Amino acid sequence: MAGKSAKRLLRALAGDAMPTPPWWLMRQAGRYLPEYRALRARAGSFIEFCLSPALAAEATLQPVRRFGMDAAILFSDILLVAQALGQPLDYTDDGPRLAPLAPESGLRALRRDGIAALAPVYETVRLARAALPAEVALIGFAGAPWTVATYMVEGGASRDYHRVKGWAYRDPGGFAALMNLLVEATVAYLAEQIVAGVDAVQLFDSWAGVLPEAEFVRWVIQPTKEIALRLKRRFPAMPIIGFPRGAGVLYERYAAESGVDALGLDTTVSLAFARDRLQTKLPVQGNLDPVALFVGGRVLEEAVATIRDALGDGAFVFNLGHGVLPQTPPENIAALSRLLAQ
Ligand code: 1CP
Repeated sequence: MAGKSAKRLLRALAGDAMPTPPWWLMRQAGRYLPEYRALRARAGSFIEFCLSPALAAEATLQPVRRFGMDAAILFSDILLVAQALGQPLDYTDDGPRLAPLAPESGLRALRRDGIAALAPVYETVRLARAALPAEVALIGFAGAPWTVATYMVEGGASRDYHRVKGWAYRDPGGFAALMNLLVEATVAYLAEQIVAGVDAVQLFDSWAGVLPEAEFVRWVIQPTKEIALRLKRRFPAMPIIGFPRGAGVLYERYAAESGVDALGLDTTVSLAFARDRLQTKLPVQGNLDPVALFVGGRVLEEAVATIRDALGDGAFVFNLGHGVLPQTPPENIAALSRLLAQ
C-alpha cells in the first residue's frame, strides 16, 4: 500500500473509486446535536466559541465521535476573516450581522495584517488533529473571497446582492482591491491551518450562483485560481475542494479553470451532468438534499441510492449539497452512516 493514504477521504480526493464512499457532512457540527447545544451554552458568544480552542476542538470532534464520518471539519466560521480584518461582526438569531463596508473609506480602514488575530483557530486545528484517529481526515476551510465580500458589503445575508454586485459593476477596479485583500488573507489563513495540521481544505463559495458568466469568471474562478496556485506552490500535495454553490452549468468552467482538486456539488447539480461532465475531470463531493436527510426513512434511502448509482463508480466523496439543517433528527444521520457502509 506504499503511497496510499490510510485516510479514505484523501484516497477519494486523489482519484480512487471506492466500494463504499468516504463521507462527511457540511455543517456536521451544530445545533441539531444536543451535545453541541450544551457546549454552545458554555461558550458565551458564538465568536468566543470559535476562538476558544478547547471548545471549538470539542465541537469539531463531536459528530465524528457519534457517527464515525471519514472526516472532521474544523469548527469555525467563514466570517471570522472579516472580523479579523477589522469589520465588527455579530451573530444574531437571524444570522450574521456586519457593519456594511463602504467602498473606499471602508476598504482603507481594513487591517491587512489582521489575520494574526486568528491564531486560536490554528490551536483548534492542533488540538483536533491530535485527538482524531489517524484514519480520520481533518478538513480546514475558508470562505471564498466572493462569498466573504458579499457579507462584508451587504452587512449580512441578502435578497438580491445589489450592494456588492453594484460595487463590482460600477467600480471593478475598487472592488478588485477588496478581492485582492481577501485573496491575500485567505491564502495566509489557509496556509496557517495547513501548517497546524489539516489534511485538506475547502473553499466555500456559497453565493457563487448569483453572478452572470463574465462576473463569475472574474470574481469566483480567478480569485479561487490565485488562491489554489499560491497554496500549491507551498503545499503541492494539499487537496483543495471548491464549493461554488449554485454555479449550475458554470461548474464545468470552474472545474476546468479554477485549479481546485475536487468539486463540492450543491443539491441542484444534475447527477448525469456531474458524472459525464465533471467527474471525468475531477473527484466530486455531494450532493444529498439536506431536506431528504431531515425527512429520513425511504426518502433518504432512495436519494442516497440514486446518488451512489450515478457517482459511486468514480472518485466520489458522499456529502450533502448544503449544510445540515438544525431540525435534523440525529438518528437520521446514524441511518445514513449505516446506508453508506453497505
Ligand atoms: O450555534 C449557532 O447558532 C451558530 C450557527 C453557526 C455554525 C454552527 C454559524 C453561524 N456558523 C457555524 C459554523 C460553520 N460555518 C462551519 C463549521 C464546521 C461545520 O461545517 O460543521 C462552517 C464550515 C461554516 C461555513 C459558513 N458560514 C458558510 C459556508 C457554508 C454555507 O452554509 O453556505 C456560510 C455562508 C457561513 C455564514 C454563516 N455563519 C453562521 C450562519 C447562520 C451563516 C449563514 C447565514 C446565511 O444564510 O447567510
